[in-house]
This record gives sequence, structure tokens and C-alpha cells, in this order.
Amino acid sequence: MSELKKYPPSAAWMANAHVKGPAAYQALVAEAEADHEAYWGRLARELLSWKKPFTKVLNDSEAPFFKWFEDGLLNVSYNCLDRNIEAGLGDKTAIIFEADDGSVNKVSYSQLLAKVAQLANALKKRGVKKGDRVVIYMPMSVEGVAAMQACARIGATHSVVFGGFSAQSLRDRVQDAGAVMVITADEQQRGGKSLPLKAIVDEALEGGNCPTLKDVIVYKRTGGNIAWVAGRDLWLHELTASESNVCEPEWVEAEHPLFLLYTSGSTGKPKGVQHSTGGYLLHAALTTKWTFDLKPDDVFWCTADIGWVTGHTYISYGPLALGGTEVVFEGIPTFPDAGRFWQMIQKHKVSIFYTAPTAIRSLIKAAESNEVVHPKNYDLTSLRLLGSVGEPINPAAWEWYYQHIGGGNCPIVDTFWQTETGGHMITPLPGVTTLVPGSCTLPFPGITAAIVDETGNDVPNGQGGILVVKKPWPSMIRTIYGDPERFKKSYYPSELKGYYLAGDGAIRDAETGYFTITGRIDDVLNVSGHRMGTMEIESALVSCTDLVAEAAVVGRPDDTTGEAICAFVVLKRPRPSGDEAKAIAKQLRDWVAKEIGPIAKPKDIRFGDNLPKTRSGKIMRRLLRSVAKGEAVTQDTSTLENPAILEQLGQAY
Ligand code: 6R9
Repeated sequence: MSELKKYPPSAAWMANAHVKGPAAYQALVAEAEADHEAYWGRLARELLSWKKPFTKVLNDSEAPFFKWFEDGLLNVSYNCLDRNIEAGLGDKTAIIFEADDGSVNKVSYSQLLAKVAQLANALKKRGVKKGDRVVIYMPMSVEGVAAMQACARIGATHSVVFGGFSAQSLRDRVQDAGAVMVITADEQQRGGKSLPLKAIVDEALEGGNCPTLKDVIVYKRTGGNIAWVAGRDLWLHELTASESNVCEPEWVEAEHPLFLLYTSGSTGKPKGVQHSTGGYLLHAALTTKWTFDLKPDDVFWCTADIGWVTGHTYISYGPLALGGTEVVFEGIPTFPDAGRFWQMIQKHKVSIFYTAPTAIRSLIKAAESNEVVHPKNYDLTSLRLLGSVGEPINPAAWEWYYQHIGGGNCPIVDTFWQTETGGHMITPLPGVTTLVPGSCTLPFPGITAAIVDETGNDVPNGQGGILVVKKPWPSMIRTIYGDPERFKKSYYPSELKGYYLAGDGAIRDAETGYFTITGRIDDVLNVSGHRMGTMEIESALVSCTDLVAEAAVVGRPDDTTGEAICAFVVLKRPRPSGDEAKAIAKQLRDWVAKEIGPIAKPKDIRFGDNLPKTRSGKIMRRLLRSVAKGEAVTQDTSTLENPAILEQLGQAY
């Protein structure tokens, strides 16, 4: 790391940031170390408005089921909307919405509250109660954010499902959550095309296999043709038209579940990560304030989708809790051309921009092959801070982002965190941290991140190990919905001394102590910043029972998407080659897209007469990873029943 360039904070940043310089950071870390509970208690009182103040900060009597601020009462939507209006921000723009076609709609805090209250009243009238689960399957829209806020307002627990997931994935989530309602749209608009949403909901709910579900609420986004199930389907605009724009918030306990968000683990079906109300909102607000240094005049833009945790914390909750102005974007970075992001930064005078390395890498490629979309053609001088999330950012992409987007004077916050952590865990703070490209640097104050060995003992800096968090923190996952045992097993394995297991490997620099994330240590892949379990993709492949006998999935490095999915497949018919292999590979990709969603399509498909296995019958995944990378196989292959398959598997389709 010492050979990499370092970027210390400027004097202006140190003077003006919310956290002013290394000494201020050290003081916060020391305050948390001296009294973890007092530190978080102070911040919870300062950042959130409580209907009834809490008297107890942390209850660890049932660890690892930790409870934070448990006797306090609050409401997330009150904290994000009403209190800003009470503070005089009613006319301030909350959301600048830009649609796929470039049209813009600005919504003030008062207007957003009115929308949220009307929908909340409508949900109540349909019988949705505190604690009920509501699935949101929506395009990026003001309505999508409002739907989440409306659930929060009445104490319903939302579960947002990314609009790119298939009917099967949606059905699994509706069933697992026992949802009473799905809020969706007729269609979504992406890259100039209309894509179905309601039709996928119809398919997911076909055959009455979601018995808990009563209503489907439909936001009219495109006006496209859709089927209608009388008695179940309701138009959002009809439902809310006559509703009052006043709705008393439901005051809930701090531990009340605000949302479930399904994410991939190393085994089985995706798990419903359950988050709380108070602790979650505290960290959403606090990290937006300290990591992004959000100030009243900023225009904040997080390019994530509300279907991912980044969209939850840094679109639907954090910026609104602080009374900020944010951009919400419906489209894709390459439509109408790959200058879209830069053009939007210029148009809306975005000052804080938060995106994923995969987007940066693909836009670098685009800019290098087409002058017209090069960022130099746009006025990006409104920017003052850049952020990165979702996967490691390689130093070359970091440098390009810094020079070409940030003009060489915007700090980059490389934020490491997870669906389970609720908000940033390890990240630079602007005005504090000397940046080193490719490193997420140091823990957020109060987050006790550390690197240990398999038995939970600290490893010295310079030596890699397992990333853990030693003490609980307010926005941590509370449980896996419906499966507390899996929660314990996945995140608090007994050999790790009660530490939270992140599932990533990491190493600290010997000199600076900075963290670098080295990647997942389980069977989770990160493709374009999207998490996917290899087992999930394998089960999707083998569920194609007409064709597939056996399948194994591994990741391999990819210049643009970080990792690429590589599937090894044994068919129930003779191993294909040439055009036949290409056609079957396409068929299998389409199958996976239908089972999980297009993001899970394998990039490479390799066919073999069988798969390489150990004597005990275990698939030799390490060997497959070498094959996928195109590396020479160095593993012992003497136990292979059929050494010829190595050559067969060398060909990717
Ligand atoms: C927020 C989010 C979590 C996994 C995580 C890690 C990877 C996220 C990263 C990063 C290196 C960063 N990850 N941010 N790796 N540097 N700044 O992405 O949540 O979808 O749950 O993914 O993403 O592997 O464990 P989620």
C-alpha cells in the first residue's frame, strides 16, 4: 500500500466538514471506546426525534439478538418528513426525479409528505396493520420512495424486491415474508424500453400460491396494456385520490421491524435480512452526515436502485432524515448514451455523487472509445464529494474517477458495508482521512471492525484474515426473517467469540492500519456489485430438468463487472459442441434469467461429460475456479476419474 499515492484532506475540507480533521475523528473513536453505549445513546438523542425517549441504550441479554433503544418510541417517516417541515423546510425540494426519457419532476418535502400520508391512509383502509409485510416491486420513482415511507408511517414492514427479479424470485419472497400486499407499477422504463412489472406480479401470484396476499396496488407509470384481476388489483391513483393528506404516524418501538430485504447467502434460498426502526435510522442519518458530509445546499445523488440496501439507506432514508435534496433516477447509465450520468450531474448541479465501481469501469471504457461521452465535455464543477460502494474499487478506476469526475479535488469515500450492516462500516471520512486508492481505510467511529483468524484471535496488521465486528452496533441485522437459527449460524458462529462475521476476507496495511477488502470467503459472488449465491444459480440450472443433470457455478475475475459467473454443466444428453453448444448455452442463460433474473445469467457456460470430483464425491471447486480463469491447473488431478474432462471444460460458450 505504501507504494500507492496518498491523498490527504485539504485544509478547506478539514475546516468545514461535519467531522473536522483526524483529531476530531480520534476523539469520536475514543469516546466510543470509553463507553460504547453512552456514545451511541448520545448520537441517537442528537440525530433522531423520539416520541418517547429511550432509557436503555443496549440490551444484550439475548445476544446475538441485540436490542437497541428498546423502550423508545419513534416513527421513521415523521423523522424523514414532518420534522423537516416543522423546521421550515416544507418548500425545500426533497426529490429531483429524472425519468428514463429525461423529463424531470421536483417534489418538495410538503408534497412528499402529502403523497406518503395519502398512501398510508389508503393502506390502512385496505386493512394493512402495524407489523404486516408489504412487498414493493416498483421502478425507481417518487412513488417507490413514497411507498416505503408510507409503510414506515403505519408501522408496516416493507420488503422491496428489485424490479429485475423474476416471477419465481418474487413469489419466493412474497411467500417467505407472508406479505399481505404487493405494490407495483404497470411497467418500468429502462433505456427507452418499457419492461413489464405487473405481468410478472401476475405470474408470481398465479395459482393462488400466496395465500396471505390480499391486494395488488398498481402505480400507472407507462399506461401500457396489463391484465387485471378484479377484486385483487387496485390503481394507486384511484385508491389515494380521495384520501386525506394528513395521517398520524404510528409510533413504534425502536426495535419494530422497518424492513426485510432478501439477499444471497452461501446456501439455499435468499434470506430475509430484518432491520429495526431506531438503530437503523440512526446509522442511516449519521453516516449520511459524516461520510457524505451532507449539508443543506447539497444535491445528493446515489445511483443505486431502491431494490438494494444502498437505495434504502442512501435514497429512501438517510438523505431525507437530514432534510437533504436528492436526485432519484429511473434510467440506465448508458441511455441515451454513456454520458448520461455526467450530463445529469451538470444539469442538476449534483454536489455529492455515489455510485458503484462497475458503473465507473464501464463508463471509462465508453469514454475511451467515444470522445462524445467523455466527462471532459461536461461541467462537473458542482461536485465536491464522490463515493463508491458494492465491491472493491481497483486503483486505476479510482484514479480515473478522482481525476476525470472529481477534477482532482473531490475526496472519494470508498464505503464498505453490507445489506446486513444497514450502513457504512469501514470508510474514509472526508476532511479526516488520507485516501489511498483501493482501500476503504478505517472503521466508522463506533464500529469495532477487526481481522481475526478462524478461532477469533486478532491477526497482526499486514497479515490477512477474516473480517469481523467485535461489538454490536445500532443498525445491525436483527435476524433472518423466520429463521433465527440460520441468523445465529451465519453471522455469529460459535468459534468466533461472539463477533459478527461479515463473510469477507480483509487485510490491514502494516504501516497505516488501513483495511483492504480481499473478497468474500464464502460462496457468494459479487457481479456488478450485486450479490449472488453460487448455490442459488446451481439450483436454478438443475431445475431445468429436461436438460441439466448437474451444474457447478464459480466466479472468475472480470475487468468490468468485478466478477463474472461461470457455470459448468453436465447435460442429460451427449456433450454438445459448436453451434449446438451455443444454442443450449443461450437456452440455459434464458432459463436462469427466468428463474432468478437477468443479473444471474452465467457469462461463461462450459460443458463436460461429468464434473471433476474428489474421491469422496465433492466437486473440486478450486480446480473449477482455475479453469474458469483460464489458468494452468496446479491442483492434484490424480484422483480424477476422467482426466479428459479438463480439456472439455476448457471451452466456454
Ligand atoms: C452495500 C452492499 C455486500 C458485499 C460485501 C463485500 C462487497 C460492498 C464494498 C465491498 C469492497 C467496498 N462490498 N462494498 N467490497 N469494498 N467498498 O453492497 O451490500 O449487496 O449486501 O453486498 O459487497 O463483499 O460483503 P450487499
